[in-house]
Amino acid sequence: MQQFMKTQVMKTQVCIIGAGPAGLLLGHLLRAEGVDCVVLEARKPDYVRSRIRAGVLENITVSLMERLGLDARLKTEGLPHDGFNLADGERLIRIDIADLVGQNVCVYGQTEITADLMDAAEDRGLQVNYEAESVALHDVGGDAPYVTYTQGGVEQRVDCRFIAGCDGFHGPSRKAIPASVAQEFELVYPFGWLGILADVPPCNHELIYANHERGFALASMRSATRSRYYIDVPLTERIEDWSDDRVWDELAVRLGPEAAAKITRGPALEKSIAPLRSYVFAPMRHGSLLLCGDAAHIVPPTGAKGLNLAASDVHYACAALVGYFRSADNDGIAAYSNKALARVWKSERFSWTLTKLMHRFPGDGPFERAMQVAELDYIASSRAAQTSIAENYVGLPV
Ligand code: RFL
Ligand code: PHB
Repeated sequence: MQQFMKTQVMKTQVCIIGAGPAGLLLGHLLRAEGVDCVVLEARKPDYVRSRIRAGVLENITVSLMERLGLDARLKTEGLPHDGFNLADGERLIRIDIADLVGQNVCVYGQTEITADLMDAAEDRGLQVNYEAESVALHDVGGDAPYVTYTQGGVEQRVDCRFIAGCDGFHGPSRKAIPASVAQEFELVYPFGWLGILADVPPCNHELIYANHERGFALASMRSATRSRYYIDVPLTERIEDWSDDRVWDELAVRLGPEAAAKITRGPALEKSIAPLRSYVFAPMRHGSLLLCGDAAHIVPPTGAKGLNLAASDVHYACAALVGYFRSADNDGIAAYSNKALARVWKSERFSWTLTKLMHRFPGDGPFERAMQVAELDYIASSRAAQTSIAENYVGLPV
């Protein structure tokens, strides 16, 4: 006998797809403003918690956590950084962001932000449905969109007024916008970043971005006892070929003798290679679907902007949605895409510029290298140039 499984239907105001930082932040902000929402996430909670990614927070990200009252751990464990360094051979250029623009950045892992948001979800009445399979968006061009998925073998349907696509670069949301109205801008870089996380003290109290003849290196951290380092590698490299020792040896060469003398080696807690890409999808809204974060754009990690852009998108999206539900004001929704994209493009520019300045590209010759040296000379000698870098690094106004 054939079994008929009934589709379970729920109604909400905003259906959020993806429980990364964008989706969780938006969900919490909407709940705090009294807007009904549900978050659908493809993965298990443990998987979401364990993703190691960003480490540097701009003010916008910190201020959203503050606004939610979820910044207790960030305040005690986050490391305020007043500057960072650009290294080229023997030379170390310190960008004193506190002196130049009177602000700082906060070193606090994306993993911790995600944990803080996940841990508070139940208390704040934020419903997150994990292991949602085959999520599909329907009727996004109209006023009554809906989302279907299956969970534990049961078909589910969410009827809503808006869908927030916070499902990262590979999620289904962006693909629900018809190609006829969309534009894509993309640059794929000929290298990836190999990252290593280890429970060892950092080699320097501030970040060092190094341009060495063997390639790029970044010394970063998560705490006084946990370090995060990166080197760039050709896309053809396989992580299996990079023993921990080989990574530490390469870092020591690229970061230079002074930093190398202070590197403490240790077993990798995590080691992986991530490709680098610049990507923008426009528009960021179509009908009742708003895209936020990596679902709409990707930056190379050199400027530490990916997570922070997700936060600024969410800030704009939340204001637009609250305006709609509180005051029937559609202007914020109509303006969302242009507003978000204006900031996205500036972060794309900064991330691309810093990537070009600090990496050796295959095919580059003496002219391109001379341009890097001239640019670094200019930065070293010009407060105006340093101020521009600092202003972008701490994050442009929202
Ligand atoms: P996320 O974090 O990718 O989250 C998307 C969520 O959507 C879920 N999902 C689905 N859910 C339901 N149905 C589906 N079909 C789904 N498909 C996907 C996913 O499981 C996931 O939970 O996107 P979000 O929220 O927009 O956040 C963006 C940030 O995660 C990202 O920009 C940064 O991590 C980028 N990034 C960095 N950004 C920085 O600001 N500073 C950094 O130092 C930095 N380092 C990095 C990075 C990204 C990296 N990778 C691997 C992409 C280092 C790495 C290695
Ligand atoms: C990190 O700590 O993971 C990190 C810091 C700065 C970047 C990229 C990644 O630009």
